[in-house]
Amino acid sequence: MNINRDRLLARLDELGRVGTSHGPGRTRLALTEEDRVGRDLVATWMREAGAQVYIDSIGNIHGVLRGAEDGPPVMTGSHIDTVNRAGALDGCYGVVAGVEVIAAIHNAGVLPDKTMVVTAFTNEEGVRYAPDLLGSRVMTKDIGVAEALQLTSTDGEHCGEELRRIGYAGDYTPWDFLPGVFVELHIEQGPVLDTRHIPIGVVEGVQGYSWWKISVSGRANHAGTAPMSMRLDAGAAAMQLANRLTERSVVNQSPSVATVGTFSVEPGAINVVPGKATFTVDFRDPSDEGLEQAEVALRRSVDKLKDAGFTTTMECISRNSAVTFSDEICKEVAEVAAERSLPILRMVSGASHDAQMLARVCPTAMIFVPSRGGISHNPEEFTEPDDLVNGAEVLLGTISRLIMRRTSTQ
Ligand code: HGY
Ligand code: MN
Ligand code: MN
Repeated sequence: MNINRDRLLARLDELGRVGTSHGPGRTRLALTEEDRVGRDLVATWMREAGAQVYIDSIGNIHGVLRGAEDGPPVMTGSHIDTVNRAGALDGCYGVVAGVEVIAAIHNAGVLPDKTMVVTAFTNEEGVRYAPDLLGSRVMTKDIGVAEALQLTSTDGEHCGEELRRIGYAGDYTPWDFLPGVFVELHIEQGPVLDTRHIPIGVVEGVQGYSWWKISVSGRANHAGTAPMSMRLDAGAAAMQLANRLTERSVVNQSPSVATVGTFSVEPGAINVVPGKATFTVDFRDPSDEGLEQAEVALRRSVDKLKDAGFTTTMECISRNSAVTFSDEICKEVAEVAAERSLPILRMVSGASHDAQMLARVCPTAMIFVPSRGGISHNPEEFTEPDDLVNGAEVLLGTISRLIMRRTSTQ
């Protein structure tokens, strides 16, 4: 059994061309028209591969290849929703390669002992709807279906209505697809494998993260007449706070990172002192203690603004502790890579993934391939075709081991 190299690469290109009319790269935010077009493509490919397709009540798309036995399936998968102006591989690679694995097994006429599922999870990125990892959170009961369907997007749209509008408000119960094992294939999105020229990452865990939405309210005023001593400039106060957060991470020399990815002021006019500023903070840290220290420092800084006369709000919109994956499944991945004479590096993921949620309910691991220059969440995101095929082959080898019942001698 082998991966169909040409079809894998052609489909990544085809999916990568969906949502390219909004400027550089592609933008397929969750539950938008562009997301629907991508979803339709993937559902068609799953059927062509021989899988039966089921849509669950949070819009996860499950491609199922039935095995001989009942019992929890072996699952792979990822996401096809993107950030704004994204690359073509983040998430999509794991889904399209997972479909290729189903096709390889089905075309080989192999009846697996265990059922295999490839899943495209809803709203992994969390750009339009918070929290992120929405489809896998619902499947692992981290958030209820009703609560998830009530979410309102950054552009004011109701999650349940958007799912209905794009035709992906499914009838199936998400946790009916809960797997016994989960393996996610993904690009690294960082510089480690690329700089060390290692083709396969065996991912042993994911760092923790928390997302915050902060608002600072002062007093709008005239940019020409208001003396600096009389101003309550919400924009200036928020910018100073934001700078302190990123400086703190640099000064600490720790692996923790901080990002202010969105920042807006009101009323937003060239000659008006901002009366309000709203921005988000994304903290990541391999240790939960480091994450908590960053959050305490943030709260302290926000409280200081209150002392200076501003009013503030501070809301946590997503948070996930660091997770450790299954050493047993990591060993399987490492052995499969060794069978293919592919050097590996055991590592922790800097980016979050649906695997982070699945790890709470079943043995889980991830497989990484290099990202050129460590660039991601950027149209320049790129992975060499040979690396993409190697990763898909390692996924095929790993899944093939997991869906066949082992004789005790093996
Ligand atoms: O934010 C992340 O780490 C992922 O790309 N959703
Ligand atoms: Mn991703
Ligand atoms: Mn991403």
